[in-house]
Amino acid sequence: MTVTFIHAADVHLDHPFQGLSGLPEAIGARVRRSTLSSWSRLVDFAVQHGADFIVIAGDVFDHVGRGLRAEAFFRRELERLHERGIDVFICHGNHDPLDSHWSGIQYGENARTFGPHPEVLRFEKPGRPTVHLYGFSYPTRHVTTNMLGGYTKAPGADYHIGVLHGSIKGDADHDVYAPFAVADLLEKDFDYWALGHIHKRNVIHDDPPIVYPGSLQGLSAKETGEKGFYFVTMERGRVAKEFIPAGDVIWDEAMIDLEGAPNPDALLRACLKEKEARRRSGAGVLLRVVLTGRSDLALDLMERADEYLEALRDGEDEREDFVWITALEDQTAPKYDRDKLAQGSHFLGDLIRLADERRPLADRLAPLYRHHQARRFLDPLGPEDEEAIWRAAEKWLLDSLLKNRDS
Ligand SMILES: [Mn+2]
Repeated sequence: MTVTFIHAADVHLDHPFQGLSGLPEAIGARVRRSTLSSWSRLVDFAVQHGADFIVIAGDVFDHVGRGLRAEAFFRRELERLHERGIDVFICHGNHDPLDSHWSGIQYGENARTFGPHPEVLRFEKPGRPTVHLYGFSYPTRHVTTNMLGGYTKAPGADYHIGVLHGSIKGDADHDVYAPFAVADLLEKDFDYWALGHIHKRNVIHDDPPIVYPGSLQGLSAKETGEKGFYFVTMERGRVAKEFIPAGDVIWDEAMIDLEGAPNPDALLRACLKEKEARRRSGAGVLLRVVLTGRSDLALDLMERADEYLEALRDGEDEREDFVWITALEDQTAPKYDRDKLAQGSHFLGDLIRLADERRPLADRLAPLYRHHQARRFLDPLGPEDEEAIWRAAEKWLLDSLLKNRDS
């Protein structure tokens, strides 16, 4: 006997994307709707493949306000699953805890939500193995204690699945919610651990699988690559899983080496080639392009960045499978020998030595940050921003000065 289920997490329905103002309307609209679209894709897949149930390991909604559109949409999609007899097991995470603002929308009987304390929910269907699901929903935003004491294997099922929204103990990169150690999970002797909270896909353990599916749809330029869910089949005591892409818009990055690019046309061709290589059927791509290598084109790029972008973006806003280049980032190295110049007792040497001092920019930017209108739009500069400004300024000056010298 076989049972199949979908494991998803971090759906973040109706996530309010930031910084879309530079995008054409059609592409901006796709991005804004992408968390909903990706959930619909998951539901389509469940219906087409006759999945027995779906597990959501936290953060169905993006924020405590939830939003009426997100809730109404979610219920409508649940109904679609209900018509096909597909159950949904929901755990709420730190983004949508049980005490967040509900609109009062009630879900159908196929949707079952874990309560505030670890508990067992039972999947039973004629002709299918029986499954116990263990989990809890965040009662409030912060759950910082190890909750695994409450996960106790209950006899009477063919398979056992742990559902947990949390992070590995000692993970310095993430707020530590419901921290656990992998050994804690293995000790429970379950057949599968459906984790959520970390937005990057990660299979922590193979047998039994301990899995972060990652966010269903990338939520920012930092969440790059294909996003989706796992389709899991349990049969004769064996567990097989397959990753299924679901994201409607993919954030991607490409590094292009300009070493062999002698002129602007070569640069353009290299970018266009990369663009086509990134195109995916059925999804849009937002592509950040980083240019590297030793090149003389840096100055041309700086002066005509908008023109390059225009040429590269032409027609993309009319395509379903768009590849929209969000930025051309110049990390090329100059053709001149910086170290040698830095040792010279000439103006260029002075310039480099001055740049190397990396004096703080705060004083010089103070009037801008005090400006009563400008300051509302300015984020404080971090050390990385300051570094980038120094690098760009130095490059622009050196490139300009050296170019004029040659001509
Ligand atoms: Mn999340």
